Amino acid sequence: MSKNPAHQSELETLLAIGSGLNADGGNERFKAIMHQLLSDLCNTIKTFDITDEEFWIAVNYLNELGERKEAALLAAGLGLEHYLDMRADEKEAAAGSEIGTPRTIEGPLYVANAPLSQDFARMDDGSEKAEAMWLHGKVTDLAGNPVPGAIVDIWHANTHGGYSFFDPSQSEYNLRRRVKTAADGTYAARSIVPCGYGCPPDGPTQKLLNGLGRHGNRPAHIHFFVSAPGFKHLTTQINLSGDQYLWDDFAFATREELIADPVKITDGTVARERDIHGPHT
Ligand code: MBD
Ligand code: FE
Repeated sequence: MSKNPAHQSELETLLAIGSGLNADGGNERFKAIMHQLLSDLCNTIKTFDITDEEFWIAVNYLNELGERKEAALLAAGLGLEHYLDMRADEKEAAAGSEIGTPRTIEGPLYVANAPLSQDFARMDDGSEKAEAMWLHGKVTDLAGNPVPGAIVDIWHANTHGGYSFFDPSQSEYNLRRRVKTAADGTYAARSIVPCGYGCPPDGPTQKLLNGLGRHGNRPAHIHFFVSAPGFKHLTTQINLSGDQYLWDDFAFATREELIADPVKITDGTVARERDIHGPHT
């Protein structure tokens, strides 16, 4: 805060005009949020005596983030997406709601409208020589009653940590499937064991992480959306045990209850069982 009252009021006027507080149109909540953000940014500029050069580096950085479409990746890496989960968990706890399978972040790599099938899906296109993986489980309500007809929307990376649509070397919807649960609530998918994801090494997110002395790796994981009429939509993942990044995920998504151990079955494939308990809306 400046000691010069005239100067202080000049900043206040700037923030008020900049965020549209005394303009007629626009949205009141948006104005209030922009006012807070601008005020926090000006505070940071002042606290660190940010130079013009540093300021323009930051502006150019935002352009680069947009050009590379990495804004959501950075949000995950800064822990902001996980913070949204923390808030949702806190609100549920405060409301005393019963909680089923824990949520964890969606991340930036979901693609809607994956092929839909009943009870079972084969997820990989067979192009990779990889260890086979079975994903199966049962969708139930909190009392343990099966939920038939639930949609289990599953997506994960290939053995190089790449996701179809974002990795042009993969076929359309490779490793992305939706499975509708059977009458007993069960679902099953055959796929391949994924490898963990790493941020593009030449991208703006990794550049920022380098400046923080951080890596940009995630443990091997499988994403799930689970939805059924009358139930809250669940966004979750399973993280594969034994991965070096299991508890060192750059996106903070690992949770104790979401770790799955590999189960070897007789034909040499690997199964990971994951029951999902969805709370009613
Ligand atoms: C991913 O695969 C992911 O799940 C997250 C959260 C961030 C980057 C890549
Ligand atoms: Fe992912």
